[in-house]
Amino acid sequence: MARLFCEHMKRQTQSLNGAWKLLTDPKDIGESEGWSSSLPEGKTVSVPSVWNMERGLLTYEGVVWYEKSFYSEGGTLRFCFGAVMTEGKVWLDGKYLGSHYGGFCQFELIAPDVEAGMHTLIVRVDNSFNAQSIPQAFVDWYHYGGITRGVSVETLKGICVLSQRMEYTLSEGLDRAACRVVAELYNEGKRLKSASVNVEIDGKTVCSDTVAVRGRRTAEVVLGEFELEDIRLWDIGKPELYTISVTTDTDDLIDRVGFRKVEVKDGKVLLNGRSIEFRGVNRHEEHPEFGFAFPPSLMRRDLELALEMGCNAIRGSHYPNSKEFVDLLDEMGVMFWSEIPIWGCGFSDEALADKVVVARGLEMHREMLKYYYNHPCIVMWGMHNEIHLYHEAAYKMSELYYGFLKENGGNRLVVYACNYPKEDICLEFCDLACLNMYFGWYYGYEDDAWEKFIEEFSARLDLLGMGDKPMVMSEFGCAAMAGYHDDDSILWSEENQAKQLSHCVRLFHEHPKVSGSFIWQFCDIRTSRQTGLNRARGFNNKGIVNEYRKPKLAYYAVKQEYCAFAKEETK
Ligand code: ADA
Repeated sequence: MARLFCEHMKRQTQSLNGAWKLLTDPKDIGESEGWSSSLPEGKTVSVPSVWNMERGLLTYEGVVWYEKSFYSEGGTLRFCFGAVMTEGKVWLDGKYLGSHYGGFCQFELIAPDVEAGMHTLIVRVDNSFNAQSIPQAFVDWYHYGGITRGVSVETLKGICVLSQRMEYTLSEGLDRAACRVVAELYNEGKRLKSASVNVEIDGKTVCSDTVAVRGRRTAEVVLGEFELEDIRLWDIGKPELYTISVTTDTDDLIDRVGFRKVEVKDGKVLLNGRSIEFRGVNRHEEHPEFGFAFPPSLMRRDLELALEMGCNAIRGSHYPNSKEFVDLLDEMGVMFWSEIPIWGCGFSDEALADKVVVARGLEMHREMLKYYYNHPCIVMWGMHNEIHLYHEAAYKMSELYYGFLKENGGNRLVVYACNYPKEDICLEFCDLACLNMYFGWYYGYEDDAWEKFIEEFSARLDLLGMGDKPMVMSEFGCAAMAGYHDDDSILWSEENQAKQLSHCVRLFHEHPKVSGSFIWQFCDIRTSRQTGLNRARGFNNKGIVNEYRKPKLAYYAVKQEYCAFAKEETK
């Protein structure tokens, strides 16, 4: 995958990005017509991309086939897909390799004994919805489809390192780390084989072991425990990173890690022992010209805009973001909230209680941990957004996901975003009370609505014996049409948005119970047709920059506040 550093020195990898053939299949006849071996026809498109940007396909939903020819010297090949929106089924030279559900996470498929020569990779992509989809059909973003992140093919040799995560606990003084590395090893040979595995941090060996893996099998192994001293901590704006490589004689996997401690103590969020406040935005990784195939070249610009505005945190609403973006956050010292696309509003109670849906959600969490565990920027895992938190099924789901993420998610806070503050029965399953509220937009315009709300909600927390749970305003905002100017009392004007947001962020900043804010939202986004008349231009217009990242007045108004808070922090 495209990362900001080299993931392999030993493993041979080849990009399969670029020209692919595309053929729509509105009647879903491809499988019975043998398209899995070769497409009867097709249009050349560039991958990664969303098909919606092709002429005539803007609103197409359903099945689309993709084909790519490539040369390989043969052996055991591993195909890596950054993301396929939403379900991908894959064949190599007509032979079925496997499938993956979920449009926002990486997956890989292994093909052993491939001969040298030209080969054909075929992917059937389906972005349609049913009652068990995650997300459900009603969402406040666009129904894109396609191979939306990069594709590559790797040649596996001997015992290979498929994944690695470094677990650690910092000493009280935060200067030493007790570590262990857990890796997934794959033996591409047919017979049981052992190999010595070496772990290096910044070029120095920290542990090695000899591991045996059965032929064509994967084994998860703990590669040893070790202690690191004189730790340089990863922190906001001080992104200290370490390189960790796990190597065998034939293969390797390189990643980056950072050490930091995030916790909740006495009603505050602490990072490395210091009380912090989130100055955040919610950001969809979406652009009107590229959809979810968000160009890496624009990621840095988004981040620079956010940093210039005084942000120290981003919520990746509402799904795992591309690895390049999360790498950038690691490098730039910005905190991140990563979540899966269980998006409330459209999530029916039946779906909440449906075993397949709950298992799918759990699998999405498992994948998120697998691919993002090592990123120090991720300080929060998000379980779900705005589900019916008063429902028994929501309680069960939250209990399950919270337990899973606390046990396996490393040193992170586990949260969900709530828009049923009075009825929420799940509050024991979150480390912070994250609230999505829209006074000044959907919920009326009383002057002191926010103050009243915060008082009432904190009284409820007290009553529940959770008075020391910090509150975070995880969504609030109002729409403004870029370029529309009027009196600041007029809805949809840039002036109104600027006034409301600067009032909110200051109020939250000054309130002792609130540990920060995530403005809804960073940029205007194209939204699904289900949201209908509610969304002028077919966009959610609550961005503080428009869809082309041109700042609205609110951007400058919030910048003034956020930068002032940042200054207070350094005093
Ligand atoms: C919700 C939701 C967001 C967005 C927002 C809005 O809070 O979580 O995705 O839809 O409302 O703009 O209404």
